[in-house]
Amino acid sequence: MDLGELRLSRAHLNALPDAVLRPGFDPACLRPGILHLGCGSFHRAHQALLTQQAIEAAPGDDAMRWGIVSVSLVTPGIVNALAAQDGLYSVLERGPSATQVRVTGTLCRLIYAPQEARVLMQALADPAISLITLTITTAGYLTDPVSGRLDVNHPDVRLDLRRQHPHTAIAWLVLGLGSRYQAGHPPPVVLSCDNLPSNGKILRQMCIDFAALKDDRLAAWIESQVQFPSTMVDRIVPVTMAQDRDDAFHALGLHDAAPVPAEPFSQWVIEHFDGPRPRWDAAGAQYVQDVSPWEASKLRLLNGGHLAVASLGLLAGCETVAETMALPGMSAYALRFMVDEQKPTLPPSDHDISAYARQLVARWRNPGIAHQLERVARDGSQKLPTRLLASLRDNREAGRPSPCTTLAIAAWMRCAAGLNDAGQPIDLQDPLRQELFRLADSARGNPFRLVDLLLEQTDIFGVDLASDSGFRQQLQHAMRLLHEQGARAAVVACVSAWSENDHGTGAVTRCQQAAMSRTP
Ligand code: CS2
Repeated sequence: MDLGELRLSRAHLNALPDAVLRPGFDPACLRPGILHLGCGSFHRAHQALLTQQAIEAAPGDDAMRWGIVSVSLVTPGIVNALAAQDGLYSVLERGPSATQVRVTGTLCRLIYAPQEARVLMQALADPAISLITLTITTAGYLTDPVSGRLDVNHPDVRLDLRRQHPHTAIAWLVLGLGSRYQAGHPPPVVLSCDNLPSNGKILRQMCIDFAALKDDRLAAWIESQVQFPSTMVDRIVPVTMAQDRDDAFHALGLHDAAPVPAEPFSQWVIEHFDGPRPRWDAAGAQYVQDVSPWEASKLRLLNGGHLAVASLGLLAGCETVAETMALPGMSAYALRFMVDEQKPTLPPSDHDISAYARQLVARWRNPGIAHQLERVARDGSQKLPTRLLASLRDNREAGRPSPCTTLAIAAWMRCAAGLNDAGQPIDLQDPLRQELFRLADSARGNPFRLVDLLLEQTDIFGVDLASDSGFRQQLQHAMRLLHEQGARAAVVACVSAWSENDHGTGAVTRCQQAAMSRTP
């Protein structure tokens, strides 16, 4: 048989080349202890791999109880691909100059919920499953943005109340918790692994609200008995491309239909909870009393910085974060954005935020990671309020200037109009896409008119920013710079103005100089 037709599977594990890291245990001997909803790339490159490392760090029979039942709620593709290779797949950890391939073997069962509802129900009810984890994206929480409660008018919520086998993760979870309640079994601990602040608190509220629509006693039991620790998850995981499949094939000598590329960095901060769990701490996870300082710095520096870099990079005609970070002045801009404009808005903590910012610049510059800008900028209208506008408000209240944040907001506005600096289309994926294009059309190429029309979108900017004339002026200034000179020159102008005025702290100036000297 042609080598190209051989598929990664348990039978081949021992014959893998030495350079490939493989599970330090026999995956066939794992027993299910975790059920995960949302079998996407992030889960496979983060929690599933960390669980493998936890089992390896503290091996033994007890560790083998932490196999993962991984559930796809929406599409069968990934589950079928994984099932055909005994749940095994490779994580391609791409550093700046080398890639480490790690075959991961913790997915001990795969379920495609729409076709295997009974199997999923049994797994949810199984008392051996003591942890349920989720990566279902922000939209999967079905939260009403105004009340912060379950959106009871959401069509999926209404349908799931009537269906025997639901479609949404929240409804599945409540059904599973209900079966433990009915059977008198202890509940599992439920851990959200989505990139959303207070993810545990939000998930808890959504489950209580959904349960209350069916059975008040179940809602009360969930409220008093189920633990929903919040977690902060971090790892940059770009979309899998043909190159990743090719690289996996070359490394393994076998075909892997489900490889995941990821940066070497990985972080998981988990709120303390009671009950058994894998030795995630031995594999690098941290247990803390309060995750909110980690959440805040991640949201404002990493995710806010990502949105800023992606908006400017899209205008400049770049495709990836690393390509954008290599533009002149961009690293200095990113550092200034993070250290001068985001750091002062964070809650007090003993974290070294300047070191975190420098580490982020290095992570974003990693040329091994092809992190597509269009993906980072996707749903920008929904990301803008928490990632850029919240810190802008804090800075305005404190009287601190925030020219980098303002430039990023102006860049997002220009992207929303759908054309880059060379007049080529930007494929903006956003729930407000049609509305944004309509507004851009009525601005008829007038950048100040675009600012005025977009600022009127109070769902995004609130009434306060729409009526803040100082902010409007600064935004117009940034928009003029982008309109007349383009994003590349605007970034350089932004950091040069800063150096001349010496607004930055000494520490940042050194960072900036270091970053600028690395810039080609
Ligand atoms: C990114 C995140 O697409 C985005 O919004 O900022 O997905 C980011 O890559 C992750 O949060 C990193 O942990």
